[in-house]
Amino acid sequence: MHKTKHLRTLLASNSLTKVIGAHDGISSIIAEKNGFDAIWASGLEISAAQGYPDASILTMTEFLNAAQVINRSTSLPVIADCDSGFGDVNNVRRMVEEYERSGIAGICIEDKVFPKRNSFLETKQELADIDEFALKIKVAKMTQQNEDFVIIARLESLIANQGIDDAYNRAEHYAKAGADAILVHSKSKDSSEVLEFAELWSNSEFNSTPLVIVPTTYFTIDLDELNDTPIQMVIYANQGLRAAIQGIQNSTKLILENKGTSIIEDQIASVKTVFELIGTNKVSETEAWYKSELEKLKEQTVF
Ligand code: SPV
Ligand code: MG
Repeated sequence: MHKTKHLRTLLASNSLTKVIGAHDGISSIIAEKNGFDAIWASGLEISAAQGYPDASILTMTEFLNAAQVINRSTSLPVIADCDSGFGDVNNVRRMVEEYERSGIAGICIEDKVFPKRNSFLETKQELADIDEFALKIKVAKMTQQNEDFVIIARLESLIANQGIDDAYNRAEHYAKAGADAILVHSKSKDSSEVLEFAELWSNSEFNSTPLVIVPTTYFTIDLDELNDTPIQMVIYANQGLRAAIQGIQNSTKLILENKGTSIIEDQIASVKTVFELIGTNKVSETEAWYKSELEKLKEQTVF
């Protein structure tokens, strides 16, 4: 199935779609191997992997390049985190053209002004004007060529302490503008505000527009609990990167402290695992095929 169709089908299904963040080829490969349904090309992960803050520092092209690497490394559909759309409506138009052309299955834009700041930063989180953002969603929908390409509108009202009513009002506007899903983001330590929003949304006239959540701070909610809510998609946006950072930090510290790597050998992936993950066997398979084909050709040309 085409990746865009696949994502569309996941969103329309009755079961919870489980998505994990990635920032490069190997994180994308590992996500697929571990049974996730789709991949989130995370702005935070991609920025951090390149050594920059998640604050609209990288350009759209740099985020797109990373999303392309993620996409070509997996057969799963990729949803690209496109921050606040990289500028105004014309930037959004080009963004949809480029991401769709690259085979990305869907994009997500958030209702903050450019340049945006990561939602968990304590600095002021400035929301976009509701009508201006709804028009960004509209222009994104007008631009997509494949009707299955998914446009997710992300609400930052709870992040900006604007309350549930503001979030609900915005969600209705964005659903009306054509958003294929609503991502309600929260920095609360527990899931109550997100669940309250989900309950409200399930009674809205737009309740056929699926709900997406990112349980970074309210991590105690588990998949069994989520299965009993009206939420259709869960994104574990940055846990992979955080696990990698912790692993790299621990091991690099221990090497010098212990004057060698004996101490960490049973804690790190073997070289064999690395080879397996990146499909190294294909190299010898291709080489063997090439040699046998070449031999056949040589035999044919001998008189
Ligand atoms: C990202 O992964 O870049 C996100 C999600 O936007 S979060 O960082 O949790 O806000
Ligand atoms: Mg982001």
